[in-house]
Amino acid sequence: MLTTISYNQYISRTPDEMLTASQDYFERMNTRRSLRDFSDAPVAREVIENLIKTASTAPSGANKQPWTFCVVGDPALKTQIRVAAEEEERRSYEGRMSAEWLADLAPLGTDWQKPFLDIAPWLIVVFRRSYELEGTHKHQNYYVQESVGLACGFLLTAIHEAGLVALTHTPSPMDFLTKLLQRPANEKPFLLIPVGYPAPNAQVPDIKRKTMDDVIVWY
Ligand code: IYR
Repeated sequence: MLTTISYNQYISRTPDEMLTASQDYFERMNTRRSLRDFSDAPVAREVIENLIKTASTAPSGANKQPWTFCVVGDPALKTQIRVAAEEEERRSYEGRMSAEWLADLAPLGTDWQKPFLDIAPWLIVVFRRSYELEGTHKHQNYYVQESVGLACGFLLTAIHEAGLVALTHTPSPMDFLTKLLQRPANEKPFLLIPVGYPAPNAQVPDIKRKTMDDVIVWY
């Protein structure tokens, strides 16, 4: 059954304010970058919780919110994750990835070594929930990839707004995360996101964003 609450109190900008707000937000977001050089400086657990609260406001198929955010601060577990990720990544870089793929990654300077998994104070491991178990019935979730992708997008904007940095790390395959974090059968790993401060003098690749002519088609 549909029950409703009123909404319009959240929409209050004049057209001029809208122009400024949208420009300001673009300029702010345009300073976000994926970081690989992390500091080990601590970040309060309450901050991480706020970031995940924001991520969890994302829209989702039938409002099922089909995500679990596993937050790893324990140094021994971070090391286990690093070791397992590097094992898979070494195999990928040394054989599983095509020459074309490796060439595409060359400007980013990535390799199989992932020291940031030890160094960053927090690893947020995002799981997608394909279904919810109701007794023995598997109640399917909907548009799970889209929903969890949106939640991760919200998470990245929240991280940036908090003054922290992140990396959307994609070790592949990621089954080791299911095992190390003892996740149930209805969850699959989606993204591994180290969060923290950048290292002093952290560097990022000098890469460019596409122009609006490249990405917008007006009709
Ligand atoms: N998963 C590997 C390789 C990698 C793949 C893409 I596509 C990137 O944009 C960056 C890296 C890794 O995390 O190093």
